[in-house]
Amino acid sequence: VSLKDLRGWLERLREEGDLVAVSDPTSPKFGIAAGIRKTSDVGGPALLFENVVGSEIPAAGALYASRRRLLWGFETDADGFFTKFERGLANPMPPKVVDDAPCQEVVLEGDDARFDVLPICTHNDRDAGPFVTMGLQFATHPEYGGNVSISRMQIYDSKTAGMLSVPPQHLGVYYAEAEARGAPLEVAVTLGNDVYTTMASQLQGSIYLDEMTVAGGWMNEPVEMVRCKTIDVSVPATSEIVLEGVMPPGERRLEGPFGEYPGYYCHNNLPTDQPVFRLQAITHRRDPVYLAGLTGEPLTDNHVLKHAVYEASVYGRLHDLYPTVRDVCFTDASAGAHLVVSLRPTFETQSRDLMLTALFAERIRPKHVIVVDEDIDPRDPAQVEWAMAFRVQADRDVVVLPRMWGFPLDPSAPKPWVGTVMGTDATRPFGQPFADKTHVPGAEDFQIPGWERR
Ligand SMILES: Cc1cc2nc3c(=O)[nH]c(=O)nc-3n(C[C@H](O)[C@H](O)[C@H](O)COP(=O)(O)O)c2cc1C
Ligand SMILES: [Mn+2]
Repeated sequence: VSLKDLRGWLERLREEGDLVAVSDPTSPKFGIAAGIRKTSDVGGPALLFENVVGSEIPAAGALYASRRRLLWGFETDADGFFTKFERGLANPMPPKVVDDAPCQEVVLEGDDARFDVLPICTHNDRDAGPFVTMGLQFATHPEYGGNVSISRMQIYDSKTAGMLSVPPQHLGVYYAEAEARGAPLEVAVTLGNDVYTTMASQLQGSIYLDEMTVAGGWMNEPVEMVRCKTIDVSVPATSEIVLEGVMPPGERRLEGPFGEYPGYYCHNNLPTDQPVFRLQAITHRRDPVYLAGLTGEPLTDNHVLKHAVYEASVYGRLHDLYPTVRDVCFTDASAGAHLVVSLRPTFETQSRDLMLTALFAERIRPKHVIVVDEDIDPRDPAQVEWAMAFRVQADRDVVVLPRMWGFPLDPSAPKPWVGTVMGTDATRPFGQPFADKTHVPGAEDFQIPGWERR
C-alpha cells in the first residue's frame, strides 16, 4: 500500500482497526461534527461517513484527531518521528510536474462547479454556517514562490466563500500584495491528501519556503503535482478534491464567528471583514472522499496536526542550541499555549536560557514554557505537575514578561497579538544536593493475582 495519497492511508487505518465506517445517514449540519467530537474525546477511531445527507460524496473525519494515526501516515513511530522530520527538512526536493493526474479524472466547470456537491460541515453550535476546515490552500507569488497552508473557509453560497488568512500568515501576505497590484490571487484548495503534504502545510517556515519541497524530502521522492484547469497553480496529483478559484482584489465580507482552537468564540463572537474566494472549477478523483475535521475545544484534528509539526520543529531548533534537550511537548489540553521541555542541564543558568529561547522561537510561540529535568516525561501531565509542585519556588523560578507576543485568539489577552508570557524553571537547582525520590524495590514486576490492567 502506498501512503502517498489519502486512500493509502485510509487503507492502512482500516487494517489497524482505526477507521470505522458510519453507514447511517448523517447530516453535515452538526451530525458529522458530533461524530468527530465524540471519537476525539474518547480517543476513538477515525470515521468514514458513507451516507451524508444531501451529498453523493462520503466524508472522512477525525483522521488527524490522534497522534497514532498521523504517525502511521508519516510511516514512522513516536521514537523515529523527530529524526524523520528533520531528515526531510534537511533534504528538500522540488515537486515534479505531471500532465495526467487522478485529481482531474472528473472536471466540473461553470454552473456545475458548486460547493453544494460537497458535504461541507457546520461544526460548533454558534458557527456562522458551514466551513471548509481541512482544505489546503495552494498559491504562488512572483518572488516568494509556492505556498501551502490551511485556512478556514466560510461558505456563503454555491460559488462564494470567505478566506481567513491574516498577514503575517503567508496566504494573507500573498493576497495583500496581489491586491496592492490590483490583481486577483489565484488559489487552489485541495481536500483529501497524504499525511506528508498535509503536515507540510503546518510548517512555520520563511515566506520563501515552498513547503512542498519538504513534503518531497519526507517522502524521499518529488511530490507529483499537476497544473489546475482554470488557474496557474499546481496541486498534488493524488488530491481527492480540488477547488479552483480566485480571491478578487478590493472585496471583503463579514466572516465568522467560528468555534476556534482555544475552545472559544474569540473576538467577542463578532465577525470580521475578510477577503473572498470565488469558485471557478471543481476537479476530483473518481469516487472521491471529502475530508472533514474539527476545530474547537482541545483535542481536535486542528491541534494534533499542528502540534506534531510544531514539536518536531521546536525540538530541532532547541536541540541544536542545547544538545541535552530530550523531548518537547505542546500539551494536549493547552491548545499550543503550554510547551514543556525536558533537559539534562549542563550548567547553572541553562534551564533559564532555554526557557527564554523557547518563548521566542520565531513563529512558533508558546505562552507558557515549563522546563523539567530529564527524569520527567513532558508528555505525562501528572509528572509535569509533580515537578511544578516540588521543584519550583515561584519567586526564584518563574519569569513573567508582560506586553510580549500573544495568541491572536486568546480571550484572556488585553488585545489580539499582545499578551503576558511566563517561563517556569521546574528543574532541580543545578549542582546542589536535592531530596531523594521515593521508590519501592520490585513494584514494577509485582503481579496482582487475577487482575489485569483495565
Ligand atoms: C485544521 C487547521 C485549520 C487552520 N485554520 C487556519 C485559519 O483559518 N487561518 C489561519 O491563518 N491559519 C489556520 N491554520 C494554521 C495555518 O494553516 C498554519 O499556521 C500554516 O503553517 C500557515 O502557513 P504559512 O506559514 O505558509 O502561512 C489552521 C491549521 C489547521 C491544522
Ligand atoms: Mn509558507
